[in-house]
Amino acid sequence: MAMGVIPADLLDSALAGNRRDLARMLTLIENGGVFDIPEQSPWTLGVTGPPGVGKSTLIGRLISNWADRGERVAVLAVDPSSPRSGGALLADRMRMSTADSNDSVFVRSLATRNHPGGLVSCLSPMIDALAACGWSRIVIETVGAGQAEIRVVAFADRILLVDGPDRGDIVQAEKAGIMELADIVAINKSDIPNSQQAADSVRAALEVGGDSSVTVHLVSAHDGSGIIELLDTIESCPASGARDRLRVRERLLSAWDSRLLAHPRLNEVIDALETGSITLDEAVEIVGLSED
Ligand SMILES: Nc1nc2c(ncn2[C@@H]2O[C@H](COP(=O)(O)OP(=O)(O)O)[C@@H](O)[C@H]2O)c(=O)[nH]1
Ligand SMILES: [Mg+2]
Repeated sequence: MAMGVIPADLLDSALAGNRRDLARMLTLIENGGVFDIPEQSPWTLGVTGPPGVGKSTLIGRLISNWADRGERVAVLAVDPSSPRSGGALLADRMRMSTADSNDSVFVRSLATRNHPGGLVSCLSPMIDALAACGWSRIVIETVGAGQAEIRVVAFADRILLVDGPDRGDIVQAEKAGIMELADIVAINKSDIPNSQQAADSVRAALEVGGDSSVTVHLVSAHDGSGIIELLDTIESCPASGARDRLRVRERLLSAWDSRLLAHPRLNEVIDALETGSITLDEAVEIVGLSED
């Protein structure tokens, strides 16, 4: 990974609205490039939930509503596996661009497999770059609801958990702790049976957990029902609130992981652990807080 300062002319061109140069700049940031822009206060929404529940389709709906209101929407689609040109992503792009508003939409994918230490070091600067370039709504979509995804959405200031009517995944999501982090829950596909029951059971689960601040919306990204109400809830969701501490905690854990995975002696320590020549405690000592 080449570290370097991003050329000023590229930065200027991206800031002036050149999308191709913005894409180039994001690639440089992804590869460890650093740049100097004024401090930003980006508007961010994390969207997470099991694969296939309709996150991308729903984001497409949000995009068209936002575009109608004059917002410019950038989506960072975080995919654990697929290469940048992967089929899933292309399909996502199609779904998101159904909003007839391409000038107001920018979609960028990030394959986590290119980042064994996690996306922590590039995510914040990417978000700042997008905000500096005038993207007023920045959405981070993840493809799953596992630990890695939670870590990623924790970089957003508000979190939307999406689930569908026909699966038990919400229970898994709950296990992974995502329910605790979510500000808003959307049960998508209200046009097919069982969605009402799914919404009811999520509401019941939240009540048991004593959390009354989370709104559960029943929506259909296909026929558009419930979307305006969902959007209103998203827009009125404060950027900082009860879940701040949990989010900060996830960010810290993710920074810690990434520091560990980038440690120069990591392989050596794993080898030593494997052969039993050091203990786990000794290993932790070696890779401890210092950088080398
Ligand atoms: N019936 C129905 N299908 C939907 C709805 N939203 C999305 N889908 C379908 O669900 C599938 C997965 O959608 P996608 O947006 O890719 O889900 P993601 O993996 O969560 O991003 C696609 O075939 C969509 O057409 C909906 O509101 N109702
Ligand atoms: Mg998707």
